[in-house]
Amino acid sequence: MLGISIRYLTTSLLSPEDTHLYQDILFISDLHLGLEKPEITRRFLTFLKNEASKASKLYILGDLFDAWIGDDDPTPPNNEIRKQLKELVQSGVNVFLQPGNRDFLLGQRFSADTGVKLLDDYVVIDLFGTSTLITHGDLLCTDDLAYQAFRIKSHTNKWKNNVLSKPLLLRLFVARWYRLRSYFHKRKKSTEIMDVNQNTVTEKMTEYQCYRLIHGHTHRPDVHNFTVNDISAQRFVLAAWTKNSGSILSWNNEGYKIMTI
Ligand SMILES: [Mn+2]
Repeated sequence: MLGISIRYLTTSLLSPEDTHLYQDILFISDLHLGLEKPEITRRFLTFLKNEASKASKLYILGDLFDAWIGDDDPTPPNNEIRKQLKELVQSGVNVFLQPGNRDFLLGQRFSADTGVKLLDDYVVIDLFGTSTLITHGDLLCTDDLAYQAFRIKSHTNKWKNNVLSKPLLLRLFVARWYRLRSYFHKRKKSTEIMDVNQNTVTEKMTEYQCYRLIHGHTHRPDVHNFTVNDISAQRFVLAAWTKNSGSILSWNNEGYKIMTI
């Protein structure tokens, strides 16, 4: 009884800016949205209307799209996604997006179209009092030397401008071909080199002085407990969305929960 009235009093004394303390901060990644996966698009749009609309912040940690060949691509479901993200932002939810290895060509026009803020590869956020490092996750997979070499090349302005200056039809064609090629390529790689390198994890957590890390990319959802410099650390790996389910990591001031929708 007393607890309830104190909480009511505290809540009523809070300014509007403080009410976010009671609102969730959500993390998702690896939805791989595309024309071929309408079930995932539907689930994502429902999520934006329901769970996301009640949150204070939504962080999308990369690979929202299965492929992104430029902000001018109107292939479904791109326009519908842009529209619904814009509505969510306009309703007052802060939406952040960290490009992944498949949608790293997301650019300023997408950001202007939607109001979604694009983030750098590594960002430190304050998660209810704990500094937390967020990243897509591909940069942690340092055992995959061929991929890391390609990543360096493809993230230069020269490479990006070269691709984005090509006509849209040509980009669409090449993307199709590339997806097919990457499908066969991936099957040949050993499973170990597709996961994060623990030394790289430790280095990055030390560099950013963060003992909580959240990332996606590897499609190996888990919560790993370990120590970095004798300090207990945690690494949250987000789950990829599938035809049958979507996964959300949700934090509030009492802790976290993993929701499946
Ligand atoms: Mn990825």
